[in-house]
Amino acid sequence: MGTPDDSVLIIIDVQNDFCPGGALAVPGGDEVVAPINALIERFEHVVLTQDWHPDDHSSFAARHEGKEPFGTTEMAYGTQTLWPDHCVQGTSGAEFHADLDVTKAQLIIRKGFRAHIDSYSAFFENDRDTPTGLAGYLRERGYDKVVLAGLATDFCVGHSALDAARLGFKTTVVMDACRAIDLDGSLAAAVAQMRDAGVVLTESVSLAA
Ligand code: VGL
Ligand code: ZN
Repeated sequence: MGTPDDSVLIIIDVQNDFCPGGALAVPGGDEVVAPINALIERFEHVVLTQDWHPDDHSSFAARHEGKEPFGTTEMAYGTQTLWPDHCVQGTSGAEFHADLDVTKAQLIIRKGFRAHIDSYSAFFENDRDTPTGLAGYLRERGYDKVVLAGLATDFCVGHSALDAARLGFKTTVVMDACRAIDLDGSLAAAVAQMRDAGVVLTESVSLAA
């Protein structure tokens, strides 16, 4: 068993705050752990991302007078959804789910660490322009195929997949190993955008061995 040496599994934000009981719990967020661990076994190369915010991060509704979580605000780079405080650097909420098999990860990329800009995508911050460095890493190591799973389908997974496709990586999302926040139709919108961008949406059982 195994996948080609030129593909890398990228696991997005499987952190306590996105799981039941967490500050920004994604419904069924912890259900991704078992299918993701099974995927990790099948890949030679694994990268993890970790949402990693300072405690005064500008995506936190509490930083905006009169604003509530899941509302929006205008930032220098466009409209930004506001969130409950989550994934604060060094807190248990920012840690990976305890059952996630992290030992094989060759790179952990942290994102959202600048107070004034959010970063959904593993590749670019929300200005769509500031790189995280992941594309350079993947290219230098010679990977041209990425397989994504994790949390949340309609935010960090979706933005990562769209950027990966835009950057020219052959991009697959394993849908049964993802869960969505689904804010005002955001899941359907993300699925449509991913399909339009040529992202392959698949299930663990159909992923080529
Ligand atoms: C995420 C909202 C805020 C995610 C991260 O991982 O999808 N969503 N920060
Ligand atoms: Zn965040």
